[in-house]
Amino acid sequence: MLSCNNKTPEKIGVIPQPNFIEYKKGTFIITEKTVIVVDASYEAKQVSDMLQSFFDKNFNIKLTTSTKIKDNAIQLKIAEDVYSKEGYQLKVTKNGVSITGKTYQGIFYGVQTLKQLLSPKAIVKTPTLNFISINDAPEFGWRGMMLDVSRHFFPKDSVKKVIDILAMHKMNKFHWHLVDGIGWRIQIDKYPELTKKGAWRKVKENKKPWEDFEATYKDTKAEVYGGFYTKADIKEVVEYAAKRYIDVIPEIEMPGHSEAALQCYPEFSCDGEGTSGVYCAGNDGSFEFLQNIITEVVPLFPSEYLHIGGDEVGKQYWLNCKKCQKRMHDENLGNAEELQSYFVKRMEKFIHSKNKKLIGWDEILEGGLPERATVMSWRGFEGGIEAANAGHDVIMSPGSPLYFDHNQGKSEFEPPSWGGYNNLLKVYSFNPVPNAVAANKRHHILGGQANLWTEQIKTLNHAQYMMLPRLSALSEALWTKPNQKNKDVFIKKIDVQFDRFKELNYNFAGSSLSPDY
Ligand code: TNX
Repeated sequence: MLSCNNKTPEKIGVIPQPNFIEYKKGTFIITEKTVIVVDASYEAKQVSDMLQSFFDKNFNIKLTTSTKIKDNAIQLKIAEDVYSKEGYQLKVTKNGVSITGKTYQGIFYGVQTLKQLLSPKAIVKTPTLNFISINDAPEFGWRGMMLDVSRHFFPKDSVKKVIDILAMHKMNKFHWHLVDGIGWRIQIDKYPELTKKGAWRKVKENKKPWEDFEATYKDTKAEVYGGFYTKADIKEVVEYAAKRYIDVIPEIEMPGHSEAALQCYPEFSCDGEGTSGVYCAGNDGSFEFLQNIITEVVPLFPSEYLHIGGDEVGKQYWLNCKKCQKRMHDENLGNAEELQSYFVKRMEKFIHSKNKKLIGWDEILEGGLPERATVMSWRGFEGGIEAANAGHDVIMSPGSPLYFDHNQGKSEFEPPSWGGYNNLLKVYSFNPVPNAVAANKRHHILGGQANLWTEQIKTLNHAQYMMLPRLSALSEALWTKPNQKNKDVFIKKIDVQFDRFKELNYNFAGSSLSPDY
């Protein structure tokens, strides 16, 4: 019999769907006597600690560890023959469980799969596993989500909870939108006003959160809203994510969406008053300011990437600015797009000198891309297609279906949102590689990413609602090979996933199962 506790394999299905899975006859039961066999390295201990706490929490079983090979074991081991860096093999036989990977990242993913084979508690009452053989590896290397902490501030513990959700879905990139017009969220020692003033705003009646920005000092008597991360907070979050094999990519937005910074340092705006929200491209001081900031940001993030935004630049301010006009003349730039490209290219050179790779939203294509830039395509797939065909790396993040600030059901029944409609199955059908990408350029599509903008989202609870269950669909779209995806099986599995969410106390939107309309 293939079933476990009378549930079919689909019923206790794993999300994202493993790429090869074979059920065999027989079961293995984990008891107090089962031992986790693992080598003595630091990474091994981190992964086995997580497994121990899962068995403790879900089954009240305290597993011990050993470095010696035994029967009746859950063995975690590195093996060179697993072909991909993020891949793993999971086998359950009469001797127990073995999870092998080329790296501990692969083993970590195997552990996530094991946890799902043994949850939710509502279905899996005892830790009994079918004999099984799984051979799995992700289809795409960039499996990400962005969280906007500028429009509303999310304290570090909330950010960690978001990271937990990414980890259970085998996602590996967390893009942290630390800076935008509404608030500056990262401590920069050289420019203390950014967090003393730029992280706080007055709360005004009858104004939408994105309409009422006015940077203020926290220690005024006015009612203020906001917050920021110290460098110690950032390190803590980055380490927390690294333990879960998630890279944290910081975004320092420029040259637009910069009201928060420019109200603190208005000398770097075109009008000298900082209300325009665009750095003056004719002022060398703007570049120096941003470079000094980046110099402080780089050591906090081990990721090879740094995101500089680049979207929705109010270029009309540049056209009315004498310094910008002079720059265009001196550099022989024909229009504002070329000035924008000059800005991004100049920053790219600096970022490259710091050994980081620049990512920008697809507007950085306008006026010409810097030679090494990676493009994050949000205004549909077109920018990504153009960049990939020109030989640039691309992350696909099209508003439809990957904006998680959009509704999942009919708007009158949903919490406040930005509009749009991206339900669960729309996300499930996401394919990061459109046919228009030339066959020999397909490798430039690194993967995909959802974006959670938070103009309307103030709490972790609401953020979870917007993420779930859509992130489950996205994880499968990015991990599972297209020929292994199956909508009907996925829908059955999502029922089980809802029980897992409930047990983990995660808020989620049942309404995401609404049909297309
Ligand atoms: C566009 S997507 C933006 C964000 C907004 C979002 C709302 C992008 C690069 N820019 O600043 O928050 O729309 O959906």
